[in-house]
Amino acid sequence: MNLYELYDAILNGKLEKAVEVTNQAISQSIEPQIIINDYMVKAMEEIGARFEAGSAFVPNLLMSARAMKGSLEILKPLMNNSNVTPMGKVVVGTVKGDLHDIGKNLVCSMLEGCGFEVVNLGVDISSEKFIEAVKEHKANIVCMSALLTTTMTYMKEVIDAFENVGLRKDVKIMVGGAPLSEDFANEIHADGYSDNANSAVSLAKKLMAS
Ligand code: B1M
Repeated sequence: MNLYELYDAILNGKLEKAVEVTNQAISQSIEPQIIINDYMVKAMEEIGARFEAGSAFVPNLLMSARAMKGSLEILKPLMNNSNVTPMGKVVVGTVKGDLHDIGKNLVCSMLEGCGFEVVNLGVDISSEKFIEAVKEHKANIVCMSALLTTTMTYMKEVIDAFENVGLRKDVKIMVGGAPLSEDFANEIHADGYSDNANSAVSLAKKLMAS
């Protein structure tokens, strides 16, 4: 088994091949983190670069996303560690106007795997929905994701909305997604920023302890 076949399957949007190689990798006890970070995420980066360069198009992105999701579904149960006491409750969503959910779902899986209870709201989430979910689930942390420069600005609206309803001091708010930066997170008064799914877990732990 060659894990580059997985990279290649995701890059070329071949769901069945991606699932087949993922299953082979699991049977050889390869760590899910290695499979995801070193092959799957790299393939998504490459298809994004090709899209930017004009050599791949939206249908290619969709097919790669489908293959990536198929493999992630198989890996997800392996990242879950049910023997730990919940470390805190996190409401997660991709912000309004934004439909990218692969990175956000990876963050959810990592948080769950490390003992957080996760309420995954999905994509295109308005400030009202984030607030409703925090109230309903009595969440400790809100985690927002955005992949577009045009939607990342909505994060500030969500933070302001929490302020306006008097809930801002009751929740920690963390943000992430490819176009964001630490400076942007500070500017919008988020409590923390992380640039990948692994560091999102350390950040959530830090926020729970603060
Ligand atoms: Co879109 N897209 N897309 N796309 N897409 C990007 C983001 C883009 C960079 C491509 C490019 O031009 N190179 C570009 C954005 C440009 C910009 O704004 N600067 C872009 C564009 C332009 C668009 C459309 C506008 C295209 C069009 O229709 N003309 C459109 C917008 C739709 C919308 O959302 N309203 C669009 C549509 C799509 C698809 C639907 C086809 C598909 C998404 C499918 C899906 O998610 N279900 C898609 C895809 C697949 C991509 C790329 C290729 C891959 C994204 C991805 O899944 N990466 C992407 C290019 C790229 O990223 N290189 C691109 C893999 C994933 C694991 O990484 O999501 O970055 P990522 O998540 C990381 C970190 O960012 C971080 O951790 C994750 C794991 O390490 N992270 C967090 C994410 N959220 C976090 C939250 C946290 C912490 C960390 O909280 C604390």
